[in-house]
Amino acid sequence: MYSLLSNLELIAIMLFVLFSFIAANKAAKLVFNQTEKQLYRKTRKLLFWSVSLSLLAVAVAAADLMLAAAFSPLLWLDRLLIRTPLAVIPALLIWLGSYPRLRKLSQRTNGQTDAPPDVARRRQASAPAFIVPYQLAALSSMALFYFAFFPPVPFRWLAVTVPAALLLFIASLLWMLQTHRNQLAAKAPLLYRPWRRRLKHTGVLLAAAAVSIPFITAMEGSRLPDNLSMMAGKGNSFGGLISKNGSGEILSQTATTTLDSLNYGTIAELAPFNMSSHYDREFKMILDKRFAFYDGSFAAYDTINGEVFPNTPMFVVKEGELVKTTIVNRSLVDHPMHLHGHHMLVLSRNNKPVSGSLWWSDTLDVAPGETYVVAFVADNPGIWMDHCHNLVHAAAGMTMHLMYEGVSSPLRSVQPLSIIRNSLYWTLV
Ligand SMILES: [Cu+2]
Repeated sequence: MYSLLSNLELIAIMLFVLFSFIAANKAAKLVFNQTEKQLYRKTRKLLFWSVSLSLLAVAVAAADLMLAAAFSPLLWLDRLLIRTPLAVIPALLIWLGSYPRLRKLSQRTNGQTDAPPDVARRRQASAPAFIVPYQLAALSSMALFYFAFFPPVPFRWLAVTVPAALLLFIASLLWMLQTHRNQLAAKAPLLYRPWRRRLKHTGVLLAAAAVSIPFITAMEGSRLPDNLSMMAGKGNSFGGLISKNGSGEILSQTATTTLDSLNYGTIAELAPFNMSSHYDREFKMILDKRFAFYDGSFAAYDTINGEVFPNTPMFVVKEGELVKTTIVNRSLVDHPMHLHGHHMLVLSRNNKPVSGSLWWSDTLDVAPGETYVVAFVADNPGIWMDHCHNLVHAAAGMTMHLMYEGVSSPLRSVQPLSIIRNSLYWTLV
């Protein structure tokens, strides 16, 4: 229910962004129409966009209200206090300010003639109270988009006041601009100048480039240092004193070398198999992220071989076989991969063979860009989960099965997703 409503709200918001920009663009261009016929046709079209926009605003509000009726405030407070007004207020202004003028314009008697629109028509088609509500809807849609992807959680009014003030400021600038255009339109027909449009586009591009500077700065600023105190963390109430009796200075520590399992220790025993062994099966496990449909949602998911569970093809083996798997992480986050029922022997990382003591692994953390080759003996018949041990990833589909030929299970689940969640929780952790 929660996912359904929040997805519904998100889809309505995305369409609101699209429709409001189309409507604002069409509304601003009305006054440039050179004949009554053209003006008539364009106003009829704008009527369609106005109704669609209002329906989307209703959808956003309805989804938010239903969330508010059924769930705890942390899940909907920002939605109801920010997103609902951002969608509903411009839609209301369109009905109050634009719609009556739109009706007047579309009900004219000479709507099918090639005569140029007269002064009264031009004034009507460029009245600020008519055009600005559409522009405000487009502005609000940008704010909606922002708050949908950067929700102010926990809720703070400050997170709302700054964007709201900015929005009102830009809206008043647009009002002034439209008043000016309205006055010009009263004097003479306005000519549509493509170079002005190009200039506007260039301005938008430059603004986008300017906005990307703080974005890149923030992204770079978020990089973690090479090494970090174990006590690092915002709001550390610890005071930084650790000792037996809870007071005193931290003992100075000498730096030690970093543990790297690839060459840690010495070869004490011979590996049962290595890169040059004969393998009965060789698998590839490509970890990545992409937009996908999963259990009724459309979002960016962590995938194995391009798929999410249960669409991920299984690895099928026979008892007694020697199996080699190459794991490649193409995504931007770590995936600690965990195979049930078997111990994997790591053979190499990024083509460098393991040179220390034998590196047996139950859960192998594969960092972005890394390639591991692992091997195991298929000596434990069953249907085993092979999944990312970041349980959020696993429950969202980064899960597959290692299966033995001839082995089946009579067990079923009425809720397929609960199979993953329960089995992760009870059998695999
Ligand atoms: Cu993962």
